[in-house]
Amino acid sequence: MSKTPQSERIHIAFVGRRNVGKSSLINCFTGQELAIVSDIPGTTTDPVKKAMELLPFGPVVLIDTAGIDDVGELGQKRISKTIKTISEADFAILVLDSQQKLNSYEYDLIEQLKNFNVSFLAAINKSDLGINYELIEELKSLGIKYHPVSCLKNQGIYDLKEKVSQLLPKEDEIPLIADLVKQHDLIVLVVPIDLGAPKGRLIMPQVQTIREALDVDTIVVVTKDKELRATLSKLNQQPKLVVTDSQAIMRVNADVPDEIPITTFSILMARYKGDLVEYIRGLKKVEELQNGDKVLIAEACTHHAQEDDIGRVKIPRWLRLHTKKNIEIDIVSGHDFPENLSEYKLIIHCGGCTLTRKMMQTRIKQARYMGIPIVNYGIIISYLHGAIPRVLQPFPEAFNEWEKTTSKIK
Ligand SMILES: Nc1nc2c(ncn2[C@@H]2O[C@H](COP(=O)(O)OP(=O)(O)OP(=O)(O)O)[C@@H](O)[C@H]2O)c(=O)[nH]1
Ligand code: SF4
Ligand SMILES: [Mg+2]
Repeated sequence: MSKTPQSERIHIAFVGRRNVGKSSLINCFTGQELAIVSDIPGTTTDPVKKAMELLPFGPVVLIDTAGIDDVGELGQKRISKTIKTISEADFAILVLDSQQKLNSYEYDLIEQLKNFNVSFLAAINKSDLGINYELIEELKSLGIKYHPVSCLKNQGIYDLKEKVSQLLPKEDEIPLIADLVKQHDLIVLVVPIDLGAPKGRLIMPQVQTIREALDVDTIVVVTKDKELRATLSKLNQQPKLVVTDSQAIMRVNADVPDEIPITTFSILMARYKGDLVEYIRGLKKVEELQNGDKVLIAEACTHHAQEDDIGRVKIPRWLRLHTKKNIEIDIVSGHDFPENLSEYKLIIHCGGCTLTRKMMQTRIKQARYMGIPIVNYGIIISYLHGAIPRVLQPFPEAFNEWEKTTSKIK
């Protein structure tokens, strides 16, 4: 278990006002004096992470944060870091002082937790000093779950850990293709072997799709785009689904009869790692782009860029051709997703095959929080080649979102 990488572990943020005992509670959780505790407000200045096994749940990362009522310019910077920590957290413990009532700081914090869709539990610390029943009533009226503890007396910690373990979000298990097909269905996968294809092998989304389809006893036919028509003509039944590489979408859209559903590997990946519905919402922005607008193209790894690279060359070209606008495009690659996204009107993210689902979800959350529309490569390529909504047909939620979105596009 200790081998679980930090990024894969559930992240629990300890948040609250200064001096309420956030660091003390982390120490009680871990049973170690890791975080510095003092009666001077503002002792913790930067988020501090500690990996541990939270039984009965499993591996987690605890994050100590600076108090959300910090003062001065430096205090504001610390608060921003705390908010960023919340945006990346899977769960939060809102630490309260048993002697105080909720004030505007906690109300703001609760608002932020809701914005980022982070579930949380209130830990009422310093309960050795007695409990303020008005605080309990307030929490009840807000529907916030709470648990009294005393770090000083080490009371209530075991029960709090158990409660947190029960409330932690379970990993979403989104299938790539397994829910779209069943035993003995016939599917056709279209894999162009062009200069961009790696030598001697298939790429990860293709291999993963084949494997998942085989796991549910589906019959898988793999062919190149040029051979697709010949393949279809030789089959004695219509395929249940055709999945293609995005770059061959135009040809596949034309060659596959309308009654056969098609989609792309990138769209399967977009649902698996990201959020298909959010990406469809993001498409609306493409039609609203104006001269001088900035678009961010974000790639999650620093792969060797090719001459006709999809992210660096093709998508910018197609986007400018489609919009007929003079759009400024910034390209970032690697694990550094810009913290400040506010200058961008649209984010176009790669498939994120080297990111975990959680990391991709965090990026989407950050974009959503800043109100910046986000799409991914697969979705925008299909859109710019006129294959949306056809490629969305296997995904009713995304298809419905498209129907809603189109009523707003043009
Ligand atoms: N009476 C009592 N005091 C406590 C308890 N837990 C923490 N304290 C005291 O509260 C003070 C603040 O504790 P910290 O853990 O540093 O609080 P914090 O929330 O991390 O504070 P900042 O890092 O400054 O935001 C210290 O003097 C602790 O000894 C408790 O359960 N009961
Ligand atoms: S999809 Fe993203 S992470 Fe995967 S190879 Fe392309 S740029 Fe790298
Ligand atoms: Mg602290």
